[in-house]
Amino acid sequence: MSDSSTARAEIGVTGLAVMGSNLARNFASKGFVTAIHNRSYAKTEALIKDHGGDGDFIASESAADFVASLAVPRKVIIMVKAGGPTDAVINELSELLEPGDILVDGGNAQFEDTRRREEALREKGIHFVGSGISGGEEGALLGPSIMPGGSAESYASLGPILEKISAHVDGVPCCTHIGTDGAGHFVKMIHNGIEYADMQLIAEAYDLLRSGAGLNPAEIAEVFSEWNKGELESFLVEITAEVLKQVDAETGKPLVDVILDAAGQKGTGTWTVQTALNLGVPVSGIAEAVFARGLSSAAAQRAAAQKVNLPGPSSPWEVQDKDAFIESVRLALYASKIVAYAQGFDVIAAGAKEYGWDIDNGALARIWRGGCIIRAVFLNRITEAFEETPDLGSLLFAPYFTEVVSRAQDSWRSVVAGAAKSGIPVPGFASSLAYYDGLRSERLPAAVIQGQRDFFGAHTYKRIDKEGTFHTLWSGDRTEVDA
Ligand code: NBP
Repeated sequence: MSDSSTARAEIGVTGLAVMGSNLARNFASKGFVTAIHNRSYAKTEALIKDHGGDGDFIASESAADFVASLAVPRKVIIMVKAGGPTDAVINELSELLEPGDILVDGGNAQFEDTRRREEALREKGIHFVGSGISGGEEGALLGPSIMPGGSAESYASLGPILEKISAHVDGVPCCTHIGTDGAGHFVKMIHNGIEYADMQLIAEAYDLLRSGAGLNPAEIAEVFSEWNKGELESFLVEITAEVLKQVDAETGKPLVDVILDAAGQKGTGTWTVQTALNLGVPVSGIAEAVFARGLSSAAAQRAAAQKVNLPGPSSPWEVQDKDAFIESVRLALYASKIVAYAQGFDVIAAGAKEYGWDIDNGALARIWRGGCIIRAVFLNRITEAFEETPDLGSLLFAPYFTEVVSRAQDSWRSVVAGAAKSGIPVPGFASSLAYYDGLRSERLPAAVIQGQRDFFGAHTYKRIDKEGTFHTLWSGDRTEVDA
């Protein structure tokens, strides 16, 4: 099939919209001969016209020519819209590829779709790699965080290419083999879920500083810039300062005051929560973040609530010591953020168990240090924690994080309590604290629930003092029987 004169591309990218074109330019600029293809040829032509000088591209109009331009074993990355379009491209390419070739889906696929596709292509001898790619447009061009799944065999030849174009932190590539079949897309989904929680928590911190301490957006931008010099240093804190600093050219108001307060979403946060529910793992921080976006976007209902004028507390928060308050919010944000990550890693552990993936959590935290949206200095601490104790049980059990939460908890509690008293919605802060208190409780009120379930549905219960399963004859003489 291959003609050795043209079949020299080391990597191919099909789907040249925002992500694909930037990824292709990244490959080419790192010295890889890069084959490019798009359903409509105009995007391919535009890439050559605007950026052909970035490196050695081989452009093809047809999928057959595209495949023929690749050196064997062929390595193709699909960067098209997730769902049906990805299936259409896979079907077309799988007819053209040969056993041993590697087909990568770099889009935001559902991990279950990836598992299905991998199984189908394995039967044809084609390695299918579902790979999370984070970092948006800029990451794709300059170095994303890459989370490839698929076979270890495929990673042996694909991995070095992906590692070269990924972000690097301290000389270490932000790319590692995650696990077989859908593992890469699974952890990308969790990454996005954590991203939702992180963004929500930062937004709540902003709201507290504004509604609680009365700071204006420019002053809050200063606070975030300051926070970004310490243990909260992260891309999201950094860009929040930039957003808050921005003044609207048209009105002269802070931009944040003229942006409609309805948060959009593309669905990966919802997938995370659905998956966690299926696996029975609490991800309350991420769930609250998804719900908060939902509430923000419920325009009609929010407008109706304004008309009804639902009552709030009679007096606002009277913050006496602004500096102390700002520090309390910082600590509450940090503690809540640790809970969100702890919950995210819990889902990864449960997914790994369910689907038989051997995921190295420390290596995963390491590849999230650069290139992706949740990149943050404290991911180093997460890597260290998992390296020291791979089977931690919870991130909160690592001495470093236990110490942070112990240092933060008084502030965390007073911020959540103060917000509740003064009517500032902090679902992320509050649910994270409730989760933390639930996790550390020796006894939970679940015993009452078990009693209720046994009462109305004879669902039985276990006892703390002896083996077995029991039922109380609630509508009879209320004696206990073995169930
Ligand atoms: P889009 O998700 O907007 O998809 C556009 C691309 O899909 C175009 O190349 C288009 O070809 C192609 N396409 C469609 Br639509 N239907 C097709 C079909 N039936 N057959 C072949 N090609 C088809 O592109 P994107 O924003 O660059 O994202 C690409 C992938 O990366 C997505 O899965 C996305 O979720 C993921 N992702 C995006 C970001 C981001 O920041 N945008 C970040 C991380 C991951 P055409 O030009 O002929 O219409």
